[in-house]
Amino acid sequence: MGKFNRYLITAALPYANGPVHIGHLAGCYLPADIYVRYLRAKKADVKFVCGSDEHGVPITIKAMKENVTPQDIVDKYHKIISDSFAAMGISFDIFARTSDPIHHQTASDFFLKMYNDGLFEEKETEQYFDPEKKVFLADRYIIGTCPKCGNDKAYGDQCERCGSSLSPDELINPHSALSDAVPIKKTTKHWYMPLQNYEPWLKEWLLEGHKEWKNNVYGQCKSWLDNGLQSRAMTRDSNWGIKVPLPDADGKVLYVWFDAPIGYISATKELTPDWADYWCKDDTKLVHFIGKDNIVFHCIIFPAMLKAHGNFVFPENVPANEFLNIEGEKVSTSRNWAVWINDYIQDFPDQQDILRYVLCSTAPETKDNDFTWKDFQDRNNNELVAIFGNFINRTMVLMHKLCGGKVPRLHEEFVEAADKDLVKEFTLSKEKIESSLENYRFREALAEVIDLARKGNQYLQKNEPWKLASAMERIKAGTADPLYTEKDLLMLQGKIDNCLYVCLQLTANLAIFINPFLPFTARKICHMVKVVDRMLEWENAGSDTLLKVGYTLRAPELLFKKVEDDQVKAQVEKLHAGLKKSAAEAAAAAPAPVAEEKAAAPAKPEIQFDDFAKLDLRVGTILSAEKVEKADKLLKLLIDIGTEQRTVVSGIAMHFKPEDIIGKQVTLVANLAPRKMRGIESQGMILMAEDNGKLIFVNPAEAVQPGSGVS
Ligand code: B3M
Ligand code: ZN
Repeated sequence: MGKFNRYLITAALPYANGPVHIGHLAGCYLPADIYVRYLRAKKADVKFVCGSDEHGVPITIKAMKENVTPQDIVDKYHKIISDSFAAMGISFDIFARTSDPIHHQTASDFFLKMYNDGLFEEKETEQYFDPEKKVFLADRYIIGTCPKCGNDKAYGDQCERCGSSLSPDELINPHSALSDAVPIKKTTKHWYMPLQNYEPWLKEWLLEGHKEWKNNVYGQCKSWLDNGLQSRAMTRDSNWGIKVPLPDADGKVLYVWFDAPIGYISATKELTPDWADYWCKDDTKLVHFIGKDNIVFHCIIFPAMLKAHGNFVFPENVPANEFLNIEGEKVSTSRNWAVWINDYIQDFPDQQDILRYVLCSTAPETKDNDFTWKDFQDRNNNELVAIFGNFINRTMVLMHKLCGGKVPRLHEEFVEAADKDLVKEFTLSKEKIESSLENYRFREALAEVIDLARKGNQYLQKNEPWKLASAMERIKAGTADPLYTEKDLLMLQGKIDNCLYVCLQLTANLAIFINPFLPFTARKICHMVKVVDRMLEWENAGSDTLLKVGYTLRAPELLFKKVEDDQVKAQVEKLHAGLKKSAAEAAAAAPAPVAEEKAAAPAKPEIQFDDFAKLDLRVGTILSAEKVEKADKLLKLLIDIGTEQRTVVSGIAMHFKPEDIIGKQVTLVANLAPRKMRGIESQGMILMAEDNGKLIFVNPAEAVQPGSGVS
């Protein structure tokens, strides 16, 4: 394995503010686990570390929302998250917590070393402060009206309705999320890391030294470095986090992105007294598995910290994945558009490997990808059941039927080219899988395993050992084709034995190859063929003598079962129900005073008939619908109103799939002044009824001619 003698593999520390979903799994935990299981099978010296990220604003916000302490939140989710990972077979050597004392100590020492070496700049700036609660407010804690879309619940860093990123200064009527008070600006002191000082080194180490990194990762880093780095505050005003270990730093904690990556170091410390071997020796290969939103922190800021501190190795690779969408829409934890791991495990008990399989084979390795339940069903039924499972099951059944339940011997005199060719494939596949895995191309590696099983099926189909067996039956019964005679019995049994011998050795090889991806399945195969897990060691792959001749094997058990249509339907319904429930909850949780005010006042002021008559309302039919690029909420519709076709941009993308609304009738305000949205001119507006967060088209009770007037 080249110049490295030990491996340290990390997976991003999930925030302990919610359960994990399939996007997390596909993004980094599953690829990391596959890689680690492969390395372990190669008997490499490897440590796999992770843990929960228990500091930072998202945790405090969640605590505020649920009216509990941040500690309550992290205790609750640390357990849920670690249980989900364990159930899915994500085999961390340690799943630590950044609230562990060892982490506080390690992060604190790291900061102090940099401080004592004079590597921070101290700066005073003006920040928003809540005069009632007497705390500084992170951008997220400031709520106000979005200057772009008028949403009165926009955050100081982002408007969740129109997706614009904002700064607190842009908000209209800003107020504190903690107290409703109008925030004031107050001077505060922080410690900054002058990242620009590390730019020359980063360019050399990363841009020159790691051209082999994945395009999506390298490209993002290059653009950060090309744009120039700036000083970044490594401390924050907060009561939740690791106290800044300096005398004049009351109410200040380490920035969560300063402390969290140090979590990898403290987790290794907690795991082994030899931790320094993994962090400080040059022959360690450090690999960070992360999602794409964490690239800058792992490729630029953390390496700069390691460089500043000194004595640590740098990541050798950061194979970040893109995002996994669900049923065509971006995962959103706040809208509950997600497939939660704890739910999956309940709905599909003992079927972790199906999800591992689907997530690996659709992993967003080079671009965002889509997970759909239909695809989940198809991949399971057409690949796992019909190819991989089918090959092993046929092999086991035939061996019991035609070889007396024992591993048959190989009859050299009857060996044919096809037998040898398939055996050669064991080694060829091994090489291909190795090279794919070592280059972080997990989909490709898995496809190769399935391909090998497919070759097994073709081989069985071509040899048809069941036909040879029935020929033997006929010879014995004296009803055989005159071509066959008594002395052919030996040859026929020889061929049957050879075929099943090869298939059984292939089964053993498939167990080794599938093990990093589907560890539960690999163990089931070991059980069936009565070998211990040690057979799964990588060096055994390629061999055609893994299963001992004459050895009695267990009865076959099905490795996978079909996913039925009603299961798919139930899951899709569950997704939509979750979305609806979260919308209803969000509506119910609206700040009380606002809700009361609305209820007391009449809906809208009274108008005269003439006001109403100004509206030109017409029924139209949706001809086409498509998403508007970079706008989660918008659909571009083409609507037929009889005399003409109108383009309408409508904020309904979170509620409807474009393909589901084509052909639907809608009511259009046809004389509304045109308005540009995202560069598209919207020529009218469609009417919607809203029921508890769910949107419904307003249309006539019976289909009418497009263009029919409404009055
Ligand atoms: N908790 C962010 C995230 O979950 C963060 C990762 C820390 S890795 C050191 O996306
Ligand atoms: Zn907005």
